[in-house]
Amino acid sequence: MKFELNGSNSELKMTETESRNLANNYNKVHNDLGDVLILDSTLREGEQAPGVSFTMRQRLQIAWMLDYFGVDAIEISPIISPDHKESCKRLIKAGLSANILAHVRALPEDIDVALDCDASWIAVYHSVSDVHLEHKLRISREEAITRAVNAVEYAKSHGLRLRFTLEDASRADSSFLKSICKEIAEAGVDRIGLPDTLGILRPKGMYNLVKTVRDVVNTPLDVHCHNDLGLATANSLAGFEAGASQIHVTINGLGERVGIAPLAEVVMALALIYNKKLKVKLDMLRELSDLIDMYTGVRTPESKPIVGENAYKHKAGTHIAAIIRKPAAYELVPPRTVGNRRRIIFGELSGKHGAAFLLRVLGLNPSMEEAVKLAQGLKRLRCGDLFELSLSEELEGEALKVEDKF
Ligand code: HCA
Ligand code: CU
Repeated sequence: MKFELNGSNSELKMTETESRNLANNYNKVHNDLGDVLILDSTLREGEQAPGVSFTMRQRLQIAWMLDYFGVDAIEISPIISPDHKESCKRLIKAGLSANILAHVRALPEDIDVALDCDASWIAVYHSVSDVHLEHKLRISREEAITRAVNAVEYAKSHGLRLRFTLEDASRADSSFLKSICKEIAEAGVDRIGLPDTLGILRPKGMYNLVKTVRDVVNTPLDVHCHNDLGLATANSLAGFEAGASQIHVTINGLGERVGIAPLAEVVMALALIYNKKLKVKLDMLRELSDLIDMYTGVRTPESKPIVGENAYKHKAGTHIAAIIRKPAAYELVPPRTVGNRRRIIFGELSGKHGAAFLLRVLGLNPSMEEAVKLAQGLKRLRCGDLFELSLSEELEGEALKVEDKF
C-alpha cells in the first residue's frame, strides 16, 4: 500500500459545512469554548490494545505522520521496554512540532527514565479511586497524595513540564479528587488529566467531573475517555464543553480493551459541530486510519464513522437519487474532505433512480420505462447487493449531464 501525503489544508470551506448549518437549530454552541488541543496517544494507549505492538520504525513513522497531520502532542511510554525507551528518545530527538510526552508512573525512577530520554514534557499517572488505591496499589488516600506531590515536585525540580493524570478519576470520591487536585496544583503541575478510565460516565457525568475540578483549580485540564459504553467521543466533547482544553485520542480509537475516543471522530466533531479551526489536515484522516490498519493487522470496522469503508456508501434508490443531485442530502462533508471515497451500491435496493443512474454512467440515456424495468430486473434477481462503483468526479458529472427525467 502506498501512502501519499495530501497536505492540503483543513479548514472547512463553506460548501463543506452545509450540513452543519442545516442542523444549527439544535446544535448551536452558545458560549465561547476557547481553543482545544489534540493529544494523540496511539503510541501509548494504542499499543495497549489487544494484538497491537509497533516496531521502532513504525512508531517513528506514525509520529511523523501525526505531526504532519497537525496534532499538538504525542504520547509514548519509555518504561515498557528498552525498545520503547529508544523509540521515545529518537522521537524527542526528531524535532517534530508536536510536544512529545513521556508517559510514566509517579515514581522518581520512572521520571529518571524520561529525563534520560531528554524529555521536556512528561505525563505522570496515579490512581485516585478507592477501588484502585485499596486493591491495585494497596495504599491509603494520604499516601496517594504524598506520592503525587512528590512526583510533581521531583519533575519540576528537574525543569520538566508535566501533566498529572488522576487515573480512575470518574470513580473517585469527589472531595478527595478536589483535594489531590489542589495539592498538585500547588506543587506546580502544568496540566491535570481527568480520565474516565472505565468508560462509565455519560456525557453529563463527564461534564460534571471536569466542572468539579475546574471550580477548584486554574490548571489547564485534559480529558481521556474510554469507550466501554461507546460514549468516548460524546464524553470527550462534554469535557471540552465543561472547560477541558486538551482531548486525548488515538487513531481508530485503539487502546486498552475497546479503546478511547478516535481521532477522526473527535476532530470532525470539533470542526463541524463546534466550528473549531484546527490546524490539522483533515484530508489525511483516512490515510492515518489505513496506516494503523496495515501496521497492526487490526481491521478498521467498515461501519467506523468518517474513515470506515461504509462511511460514504449509498445504497437505497431514494438516497442515490438525492446524492447525485445534492451530496449534502446524505453526506456530512464531501468524502475528499476526510480523504475517503464515495461509493454507490447497485442491486435490489437501487430503484428506478439508481437504475437510471447506472445506465447513464454506462453511457445510455434511459427513458423512465427502461429505468423501471432495470430496477424490477435487479429486484427479481433477489441477490441483494450486486456490485458497487467508486466513481471519479468527472464520471459522476458526466452521468448527471444527461437529461434527468425523473
Ligand atoms: C493507563 C491508564 C490511563 C491513563 C490515562 C492518562 C487511563 O493505562 O495507564 O494518562 O491520561 O485511562 O486512566 O490510560
Ligand atoms: Cu486510558
